[in-house]
Amino acid sequence: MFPENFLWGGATAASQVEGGFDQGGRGLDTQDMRPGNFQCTRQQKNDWKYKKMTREKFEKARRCQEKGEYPFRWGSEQYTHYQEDIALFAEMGMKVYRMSVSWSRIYPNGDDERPNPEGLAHYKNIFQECHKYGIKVFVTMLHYAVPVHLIDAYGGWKSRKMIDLYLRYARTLFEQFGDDVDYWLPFNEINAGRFHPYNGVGIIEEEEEHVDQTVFQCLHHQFIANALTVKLARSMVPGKPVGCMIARFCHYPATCSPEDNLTQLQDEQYTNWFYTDVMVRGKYPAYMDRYFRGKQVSVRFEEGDRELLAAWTVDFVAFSYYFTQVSTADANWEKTDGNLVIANKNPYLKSSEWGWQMDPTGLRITLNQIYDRYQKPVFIAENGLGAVDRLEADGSVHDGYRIDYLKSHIQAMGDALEDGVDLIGYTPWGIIDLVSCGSVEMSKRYGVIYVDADDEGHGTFQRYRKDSFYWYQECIRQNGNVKLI
Ligand code: BGP
Repeated sequence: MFPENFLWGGATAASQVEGGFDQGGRGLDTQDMRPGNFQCTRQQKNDWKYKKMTREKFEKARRCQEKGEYPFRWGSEQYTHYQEDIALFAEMGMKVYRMSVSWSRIYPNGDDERPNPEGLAHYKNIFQECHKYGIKVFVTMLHYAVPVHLIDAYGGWKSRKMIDLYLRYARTLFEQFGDDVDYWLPFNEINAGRFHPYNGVGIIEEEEEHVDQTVFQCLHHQFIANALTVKLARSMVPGKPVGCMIARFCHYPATCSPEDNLTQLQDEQYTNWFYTDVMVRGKYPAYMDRYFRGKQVSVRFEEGDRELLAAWTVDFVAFSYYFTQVSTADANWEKTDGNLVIANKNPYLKSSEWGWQMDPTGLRITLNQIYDRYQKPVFIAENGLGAVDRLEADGSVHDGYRIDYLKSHIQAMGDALEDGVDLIGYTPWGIIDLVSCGSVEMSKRYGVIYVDADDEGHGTFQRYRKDSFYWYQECIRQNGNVKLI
């Protein structure tokens, strides 16, 4: 049974939905620089070669002042459609909207002395629109998109100076929107630094001599920024919960061999637990010492860092959940795609059109594991099915496959609640169609609301209700009792 006050919602990120990259005084950000690879096949778009950032691509993007071949520059044009979008969220009965603020809309260069008033006004309008319908607001402060100037001038999160600049931005958000926002999340999927360094920590890998060393130092700076943001929140927005978030990679051992089980334990530690252990328990876990030694990584701590991490831990644990994978000591195990990673295939699971292995039971397992470890409220900040949808002539979209996906995962959430997990909210990803983060295309749709635009940005950008829209509306009305729907 879902509790009465359960937070049913939907999630988006500014860089993927907002567009208006050259409107309202916004500066360029790191996502604006990622090309759509229009001439590539779906398979190529998912190839790391096309996903990763290089200096050449970065400089080419800088030379292009137009929208060009850069889909994040238009997204779903929510910048001008936000009233309509929020009205649709309200019609569905959404209780909470998880969205991100674009750093470069508030501080166009990232290190400006003063915030951009037009950017502040834009988000004020969005929040007021949400309040009009009684929708709570859950803000991700940094969802991958860093002002480009910070990459040029400081090398992204490599520099400790980023902590101060991030804090300046955080202070502005708390000052301006302290009363408007109900839940704060300093970093989207903080473990992204490890699996997509450009998105996560703003570095171009080919320029790094020792990528692991750089990445973990950057992550340390983000952990400190996270702790200082929690500290700031305690004084500026007391009582407002601040969470942490990872992209959760649930692993099963391939066999019951001790080797596979050890591999599974370590995969879980290195891809998941390290990050939440630091932000929830307040210190680097012992198991990372050996990992760092093996990779010849030595993270530089400044005086007082350990105390900061210990003192300012988060209130809730959020995660994204899309698929599960297999842990094995066998390097030749068959592979498939996953969320910005290559995963080992599980013969018991079916995959989405993008190769992500769908697994509602894995969600129940994950929820239990996280709650069991931390005893803190848990929030599913992202989940959903990326699929190709067809808009019919009458404006309908028959996406029964998405309904099946949502239904089975919500059922698993209900089971986890019965198991005793303190699950407080669910914000399915891309509740309205938006540009995919991994493959930078519109055809991979997650929404229950369809946006009429193609990969190259052609279309009316009109919104349409899919079949899943009506299903989710009913699910919220029945408070998650999917047996009734
Ligand atoms: C997460 C990101 C989102 C989102 C989602 C789906 O990693 O936080 O921004 O896009 O994955 O991934 P994709 O868009 O690649 O299908």
